[in-house]
Amino acid sequence: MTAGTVVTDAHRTSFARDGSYRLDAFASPEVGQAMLDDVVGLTRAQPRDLDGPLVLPEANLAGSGGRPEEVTSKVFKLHRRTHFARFLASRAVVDVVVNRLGPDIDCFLSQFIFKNPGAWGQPWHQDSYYFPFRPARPVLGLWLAVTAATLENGCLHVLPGSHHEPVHEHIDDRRPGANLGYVEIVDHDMSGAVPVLMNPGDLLVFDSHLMHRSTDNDSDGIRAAMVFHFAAAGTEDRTAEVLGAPSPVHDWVPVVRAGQSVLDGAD
Ligand SMILES: O=C(O)CCC(=O)C(=O)O
Repeated sequence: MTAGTVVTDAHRTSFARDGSYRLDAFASPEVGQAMLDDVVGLTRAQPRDLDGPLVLPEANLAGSGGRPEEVTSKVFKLHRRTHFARFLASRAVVDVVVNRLGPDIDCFLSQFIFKNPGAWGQPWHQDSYYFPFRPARPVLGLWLAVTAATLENGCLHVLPGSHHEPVHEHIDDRRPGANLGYVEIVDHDMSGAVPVLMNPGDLLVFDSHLMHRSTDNDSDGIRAAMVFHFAAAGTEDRTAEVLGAPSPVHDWVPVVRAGQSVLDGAD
């Protein structure tokens, strides 16, 4: 993994203008492969501890008879586990998150996305729709390609500049095969969208107001990714107040204090 400062002025400019930037070959493909191996084990073990990782089935593949990992959509709450915490502890990740969020940072959300063949994409949304926080921003997302992400297998598409928008109305995704929690923005012109084609180990750094979606996986192979979200320490998670119950997928973990990783495995 890249050592030292990875965020350049060009990245800052891109983030300010577009709401995202990419860091190609950020991690070695083995980093994502170790994460994939770990979550495959989790899907087979079917964990029942509500405080630990949470496995979400792929609605569109229900009843298709595949192995557990072939019918899983996402696994949440992974950032306390070794391979994931080690990634977050790396100097390169610390540089990226400190650059946007300052010296004291929590990771509150982690999700491994399998995107198996036949899985449906996630419609246009802004992640902040899911995050009723005080302050509401900044919130930063990191999307790590575990496999290649292509037009055929359902890569991300982003709308550059849309992070300047407020959080739009999101309506329920009404497709019969849509996953739990999928919602959609329908009141905005997405014609300027661009696909984000990735190789394993490439990273997208993005603002939580950036409008993005992914398309269906029409290929024969998995399109896997690992996504983390971060906010400044002390951010108030108001999910319980707003929705009546705490989020089952949020897990606030201190990851950086005074600009340094506080996780095991820091390099
Ligand atoms: O990777 C995907 O298919 C969708 C990911 C996404 O939209 C998100 O993490 O907010």
